[in-house]
Amino acid sequence: MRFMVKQLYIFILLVVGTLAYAQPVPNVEENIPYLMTFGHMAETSWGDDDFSQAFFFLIPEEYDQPFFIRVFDPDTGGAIDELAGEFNTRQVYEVYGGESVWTEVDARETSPVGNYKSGTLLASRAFAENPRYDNSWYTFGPFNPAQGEYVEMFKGRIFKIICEGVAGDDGNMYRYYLSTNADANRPIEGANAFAYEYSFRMHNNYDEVSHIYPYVEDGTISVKISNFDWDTDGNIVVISVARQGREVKVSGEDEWADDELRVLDEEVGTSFDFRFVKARPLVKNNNVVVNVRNQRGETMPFYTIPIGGVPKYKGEVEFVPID
Ligand SMILES: [Ca+2]
Ligand SMILES: [Ca+2]
Ligand SMILES: [Ca+2]
Repeated sequence: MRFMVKQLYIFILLVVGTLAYAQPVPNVEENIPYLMTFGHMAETSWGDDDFSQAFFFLIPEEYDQPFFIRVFDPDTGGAIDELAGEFNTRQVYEVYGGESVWTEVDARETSPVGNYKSGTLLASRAFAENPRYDNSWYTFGPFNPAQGEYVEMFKGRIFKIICEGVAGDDGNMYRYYLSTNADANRPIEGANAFAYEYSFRMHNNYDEVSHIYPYVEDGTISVKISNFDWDTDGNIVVISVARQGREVKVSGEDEWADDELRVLDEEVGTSFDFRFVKARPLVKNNNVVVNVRNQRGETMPFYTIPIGGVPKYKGEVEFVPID
């Protein structure tokens, strides 16, 4: 029997090729409308546990040109953000490079404690409500790749951006783009972005499924998946090359829920696909926080471009016979 395997592989290569060039954060495949960080006076019941979100950018060692980190809707106010009373929130964005920006253990933790602001501060800016940056971009940079921390296992240099709500109680929704250009979104080939805790806004549409893609490193035996303030929305489902769909325990209002999975051999060296499936009727304006740890309690990275591509359950692949 012959199968249309070749066509399938070409299709997969095309999809992976497209992803490798895309550098919005969140990425297209994640289908997450916005990152979400609240002012530190907010109630955690609005969906942010710690009012701080760190993201890492990986610049491949081959790339030696200046680059920029662009922020969409950096202010808190106007049409996009989440209002509590009146807009009175101030958020600070800080870009770090240099030694220990990533290798510092606290930098890879899920809470803003200890030396999580490790490295060298390269740029910083605070935003309150500001119509000039509402629904538009602010650009940090240029940065020189040499300003990052070189990490052998990434074959590249690491930068970090931390967004924190230093005043007020409103929710800041925003996105990033790693760009070669100050005024437009131009991706860097082979670059990636990752976080150890993801705080985000779900769609206000129950047909939309959001995804995040933690990478399962060598030596991972089991994982503990934690989610905060899911508000009894729909389901959180884990898909992998060897897992067709395993639901994990979900949280209610203002609480964490944990669940443990044993990692299957085939899953090591691939990414999980965590699918966030909304309930009917619609749970509106839902913000959620997610992190994952291995059996040693170490945090696992969520890559915006999943390592090894978006995982497909192997049993799901249908080969269509041709005659
Ligand atoms: Ca407010
Ligand atoms: Ca915003
Ligand atoms: Ca929530």
